[in-house]
Amino acid sequence: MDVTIVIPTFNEGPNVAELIRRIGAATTGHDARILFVDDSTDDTPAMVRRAAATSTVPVRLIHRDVAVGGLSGAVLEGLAASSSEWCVVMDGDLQHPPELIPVLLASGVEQIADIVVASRHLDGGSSLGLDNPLRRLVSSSTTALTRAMFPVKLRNVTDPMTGFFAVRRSAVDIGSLRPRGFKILLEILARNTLTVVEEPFVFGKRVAGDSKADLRQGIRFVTQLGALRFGRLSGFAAVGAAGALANLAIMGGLQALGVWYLGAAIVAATVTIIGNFLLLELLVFHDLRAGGRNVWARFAQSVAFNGIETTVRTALLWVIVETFPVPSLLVQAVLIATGFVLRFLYHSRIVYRPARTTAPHPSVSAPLSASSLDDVQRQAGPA
Ligand SMILES: Nc1nc2c(ncn2[C@@H]2O[C@H](COP(=O)(O)OP(=O)(O)O)[C@@H](O)[C@H]2O)c(=O)[nH]1
Ligand SMILES: [Mg+2]
Repeated sequence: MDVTIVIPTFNEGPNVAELIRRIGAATTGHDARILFVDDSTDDTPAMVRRAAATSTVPVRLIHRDVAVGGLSGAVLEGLAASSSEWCVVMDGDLQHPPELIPVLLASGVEQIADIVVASRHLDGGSSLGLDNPLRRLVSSSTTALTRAMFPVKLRNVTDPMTGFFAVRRSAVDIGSLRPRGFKILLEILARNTLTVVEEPFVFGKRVAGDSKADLRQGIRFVTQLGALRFGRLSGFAAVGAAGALANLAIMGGLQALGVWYLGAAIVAATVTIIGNFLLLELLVFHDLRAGGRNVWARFAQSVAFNGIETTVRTALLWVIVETFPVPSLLVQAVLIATGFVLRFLYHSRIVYRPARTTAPHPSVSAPLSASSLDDVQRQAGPA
């Protein structure tokens, strides 16, 4: 069978020779090739080249100087750069046994599936290779949460967080995927409608080097879940709702301390405006920050809007409260809700509007060579 094994690597030098050897042994009889998508800062590329020289399967290396999208971005780049009918995605640290590759492929063909997930949570599988009990707990609870959030798309998937799977390339709309963090399989499953089957596997111990999973990946994962499930609009609404509650809480708290209601509203607004901007930057528009203006320009635009909106709102608050016998907090709540709609329009249409692209760039894509190694140096520049 025609298959490309896509392997994202970040400083995996000591593991690649053994990995290439075991993949070669496991894929005899298949028309297999290996594609490393490497973001390493060490000598991993040299180790790949050395091991490739004696490999029984063709090895290709894409080294990226700019690790766009991290692990997920590397996998997508590999899928986009391969031309095989099937791709197998696996880690480069031997936690994913290469011996399972033919099992995944056979299962996909026999069951006419689009994607075959190697699952740690089926009978016969296990995740004991995860470093410690804390990571196992995090893994099983996030898996349960994720499956609860996508009950239909993940109904046949016990392990949406695995990084080991075989996929029929034509079944996936690669352009629809938004790579971020570690969980590319979840991105693929959530944004496509695929026939999924699973095979159990034992997630081994890392052979050499260190895990790159960390708290930052965890935070990325939470925002990925939110974006996949609710989209940008609801993220904006959630941030706005949190800001409105904080605004009311601060205003109420200051009033309880005896501060005049207008003074309390001004302090509450200042805190809320800055907090709102930070949350929008970090959680809602994080993927559009790179393409637009610099952060201070965005901050100025955002604060200018919010400042004007707050001034108008506070003036209205004053006029209404002084004119009619209504509670000031109720008036404030209605005014905040109105301001929210205007603020969403302004931020998505102006502050974070993606920069116009003029002509589309032709994609850089090197042909697959049958030679043992075909280096593609991306975005050449200082490493
Ligand atoms: N290309 C690329 N590969 C990465 C990156 N981060 C991690 N990897 C690779 O992704 C695989 C899984 O990462 P690992 O640190 O083992 O995560 P863990 O198994 O969840 O602890 C390994 O092959 C890593 O080398 C990255 O930013 N870019
Ligand atoms: Mg690992």
